[in-house]
Amino acid sequence: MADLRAIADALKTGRAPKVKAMVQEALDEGVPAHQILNEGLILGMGEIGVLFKNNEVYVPEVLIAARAMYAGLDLLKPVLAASGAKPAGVIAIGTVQGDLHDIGKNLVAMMLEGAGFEIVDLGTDVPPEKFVEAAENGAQIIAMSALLTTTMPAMKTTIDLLKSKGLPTKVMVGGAPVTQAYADEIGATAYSSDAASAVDVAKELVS
Ligand code: B1M
Repeated sequence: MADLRAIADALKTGRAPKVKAMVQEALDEGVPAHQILNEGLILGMGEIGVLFKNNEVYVPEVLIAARAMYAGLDLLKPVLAASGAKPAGVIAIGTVQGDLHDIGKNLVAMMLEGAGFEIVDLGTDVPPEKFVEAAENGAQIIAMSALLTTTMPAMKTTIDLLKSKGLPTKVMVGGAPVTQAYADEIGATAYSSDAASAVDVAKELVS
């Protein structure tokens, strides 16, 4: 019988082929896709997020776990899409204009996807207009990452542009040089210091 706890454990240890095989087995046994997602993949990803937050695992382990999550998610996505299951919300994420750092942004995106959000990944060096376009296309949250003190101001430019268009979109910001004080100063809706907290923040923003 399908053991969803074992899927979460295999994901946490980054065993992508095992996760894939167990997810397929659970689907074959008729376990609903949303249950496999919530009680297997999201549970495991959430637990690795807590370990990461507490410095009990580091970036490589999270990336390997994320790869295992995608192995399972790839099998579930078509089934979930066919059953019309709604994502927790749509988030457009990117690294701001002039900034090419994407490791942290990718981690945040993976954790958010693992928590059930639909992610529109705009990539790196994203101009303000592209974030605005994503908001106009229905993203409820714009998530911006910056790693350079010289590119942080692009967050404010983007927020100002969103406001000038009258868009109600919420804005999350983060990245090594970004602080809560800076987020408040530029008028962001929320700040988070790491990928696991970003999930908590995003959940609050859509609740
Ligand atoms: Co660059 N770099 N880099 N770099 N680089 C830093 C950021 C730097 C601190 C190194 C240093 O001098 N000590 C420094 C910035 C100094 C400053 O502005 N204060 C720096 C510099 C100067 C530069 C260049 C200008 C160097 C040069 O060319 N002279 C250049 C700029 C290029 C550009 O972007 N235009 C540059 C280039 C590069 C590489 C291309 C070589 C490479 C990037 C590869 C890539 O991303 N694909 C690189 C790297 C790897 C780094 C360091 C070493 C590591 C960054 C990283 O990936 N950390 C970095 C030094 C450091 O941070 N120790 C450095 C791991 C990652 C998981 O953490 O991104 O912080 P982080 O993400 C965290 C949180 O911040 C948070 O969650 C993540 C997980 O917990 N978070 C969010 C991130 N985004 C978030 C968004 C959220 C919420 C949380 O909500 C939306």
